[in-house]
Amino acid sequence: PQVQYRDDYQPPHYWIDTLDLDIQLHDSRTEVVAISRIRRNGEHSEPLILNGEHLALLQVAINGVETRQYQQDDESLLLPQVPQEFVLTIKTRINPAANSALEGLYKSGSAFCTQCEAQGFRRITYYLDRPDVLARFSTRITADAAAYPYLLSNGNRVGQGVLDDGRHWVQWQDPFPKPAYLFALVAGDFDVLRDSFTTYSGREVALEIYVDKGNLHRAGHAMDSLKASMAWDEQRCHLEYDLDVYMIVAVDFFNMGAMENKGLNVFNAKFVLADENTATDNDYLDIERVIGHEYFHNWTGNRVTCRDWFQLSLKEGLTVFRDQEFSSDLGSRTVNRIRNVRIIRGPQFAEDAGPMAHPIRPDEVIEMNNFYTLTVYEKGAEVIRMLHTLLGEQAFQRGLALYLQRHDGQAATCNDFVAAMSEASGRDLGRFNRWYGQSGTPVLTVSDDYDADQGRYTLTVRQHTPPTRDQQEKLPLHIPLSLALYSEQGEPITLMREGQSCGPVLDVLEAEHRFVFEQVPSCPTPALLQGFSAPVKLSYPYSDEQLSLLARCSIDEFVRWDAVQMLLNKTVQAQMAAGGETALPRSLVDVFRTILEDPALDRALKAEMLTLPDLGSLLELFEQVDIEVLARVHDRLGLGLAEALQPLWRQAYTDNLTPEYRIEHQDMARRSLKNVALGYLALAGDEARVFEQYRQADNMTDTLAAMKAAVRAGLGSRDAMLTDFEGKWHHDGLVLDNWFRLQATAPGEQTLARVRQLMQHPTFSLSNPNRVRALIGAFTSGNPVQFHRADGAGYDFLLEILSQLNRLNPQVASRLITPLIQFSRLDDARRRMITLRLQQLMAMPDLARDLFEKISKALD
Ligand code: BAL
Ligand code: ZN
Repeated sequence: PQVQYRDDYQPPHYWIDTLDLDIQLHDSRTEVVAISRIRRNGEHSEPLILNGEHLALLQVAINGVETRQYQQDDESLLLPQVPQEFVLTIKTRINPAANSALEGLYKSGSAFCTQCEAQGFRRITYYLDRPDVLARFSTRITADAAAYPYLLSNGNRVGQGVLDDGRHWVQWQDPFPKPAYLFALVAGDFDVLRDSFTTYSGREVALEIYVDKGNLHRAGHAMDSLKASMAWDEQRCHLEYDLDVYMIVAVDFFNMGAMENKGLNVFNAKFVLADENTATDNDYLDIERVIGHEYFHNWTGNRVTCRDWFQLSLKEGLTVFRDQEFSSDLGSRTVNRIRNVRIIRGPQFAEDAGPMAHPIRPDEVIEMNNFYTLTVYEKGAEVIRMLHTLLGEQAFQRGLALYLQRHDGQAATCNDFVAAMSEASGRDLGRFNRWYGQSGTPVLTVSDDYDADQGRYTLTVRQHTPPTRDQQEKLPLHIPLSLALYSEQGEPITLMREGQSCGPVLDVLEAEHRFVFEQVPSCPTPALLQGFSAPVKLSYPYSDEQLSLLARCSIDEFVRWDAVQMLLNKTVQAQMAAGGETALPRSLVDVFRTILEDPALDRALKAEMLTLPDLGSLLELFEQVDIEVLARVHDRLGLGLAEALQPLWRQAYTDNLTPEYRIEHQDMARRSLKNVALGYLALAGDEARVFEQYRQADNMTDTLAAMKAAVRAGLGSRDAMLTDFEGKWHHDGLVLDNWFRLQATAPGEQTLARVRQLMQHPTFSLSNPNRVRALIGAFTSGNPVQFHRADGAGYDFLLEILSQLNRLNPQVASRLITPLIQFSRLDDARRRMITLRLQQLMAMPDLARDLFEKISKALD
């Protein structure tokens, strides 16, 4: 497989101005006629090379005259001599029914649908499948009228008709030029939820959500979320929708969460369907977030797209930032921040430390699908958030407006974005730009000194980014460090530098940077990296007393949560150093008690503060660690807190019962606190309460919380609940995914055998990505102890699965392999076992590019 380099970017030799598609849908013999108006870009005699894969070529014509002057291989069609401007007609045949990779045009159940990002369009026809070629698309779809009453594509519906042979057609026109990756087609029989939205300039937009028959009652929350997204983008960013219709289609077979095709979003049903019987509170929040994310792409992604795929974070980091802000404005800002930070500190930091480490704007790629990563998305959003922190809301919005206005209808780069931000704010972002090109997790090491005579407090901040597999040399970055100082009584101290009061954000620019604060009355406790103001690891020698003080007194709620996290991390590190056998420190129990007894603290925040970090983020605290010992320490910590505070857990449980189920933030907060308490009560052996909750629950959040508590604590009633649940929900794959996930993440060495057994369940199928992620992904990524079993059986299992998925769906295979390649923190014996399995995989015939790229880097 070939490596593509960002530095090799060349503009296309040809432009395509319009593309008229005529698609005759048939399950295994779909015919596509693609008519493009093409023009040469500048003076040259280069051939026209179109991308195309898995296509049967039927005919090529130039200006209406059939030609055989072309060369064809597995990936392209080359036309050696073409006119300056011409009309190219290409007729191809494809087989959607056999397309198990779910890229291009495929069957999802009984419907046809497409997924073209990043490079799926080349599986539909030969084309310049690159994001900087923008054309106006028109699409005519013809299909059997009875089986496919709805025929959908991008833009506006401009014609339709019925044919004699039982087929019908619909013609679509998209007025906005777009790259091929934003093309979409859906054909099927659906129930449709309809509504409308009037934009601020008075445009009436029809809103349509297409779901499987019988699911209409589960589409209401998605519609509410869509309207809230449209209103939010107008209010916060002054951005208005631009077509007469906005459609969302929910499908069962989908590799990703959703896709922002112009005017026709295709969604994984998981992010559309919800009612109180089937969806949890978190499912409701996820739907709101993903609906928002795809809607926000209409400007950041579609109106202004990416010049090349190396710039992916230009649209994804920015759009994740926008969806985070949307969720934070609608719900709890602190809780949203905590959840996002958990992702960075856990799996994103692990990505930085593994063989696939890359900057948010990667430099080299073998398979683009491998770069839809936590780094590009989540760290990308952190980089945008740092800009927002440095510039402030007003200048940031000015920068965003300038960027969108300047590049509307164009394919832009990350540099274009930063240039607009710099111009709009007047700030020098030269050094900041390095965040786009440098991979890895910076470490900020902070030391301090207090001069009581002078009332002077000096902070010395050192930054260092350890080398990563892809980059040995690292440069200092521009790091916004948000800071507060607290007195011994927990009072905030006004920040004074050079005789003036100053804001909380320090610009750390050099490898070592010193900040002196004046008029500091007593030796302070610093709250460092407030709100996680940069995606870095922080090293500062906090004492337990200082962390307790911050957990109690910080004005910033995030700092309070973070202080508890640091205290928990310290405890785990101390216990590991002592061989895992020391008693629970008093200070930790006291902090937990204070939180539980604090009547003023928001319940959702309390729940987050009382939740232990997961094993994945604890792994990041160590260079190398025995995962079984770490898991034992983690378990003992949970058990110790459960037993030490039993009466308070009981109190928190009973105080937060909700009399009826409502999807409101206050009630969600109550349920989350109550269910955290239930988890601890289960560990302390309160089986009756857990079973009672399962029996009484009138909503999926409480049902699953009871099952989860029972499974984690290994309660005897767990099997009765699991059997009962399966009896009720065996017909519903999305609901049953919770059941698969719970069993796959259960402790105990019988889990692997159970996972193998569950693969035989009638609802499970290797060809459905949601099922694969819920059962196999949950085991390999969500159950580190059992996956990394000392006998290597977890690795053998993944090897078997990957060798099947390599052919069936390489994208899903490539996502599953992550825990097998991120082995740097494991002990030598496990690393050896893993290396052996990776070598076996590498020797597999027909290894897909996706897996090849990851395995070869891991073995490097
Ligand atoms: N563009 C791929 C799906 C998403 O990030 O919205
Ligand atoms: Zn996106």
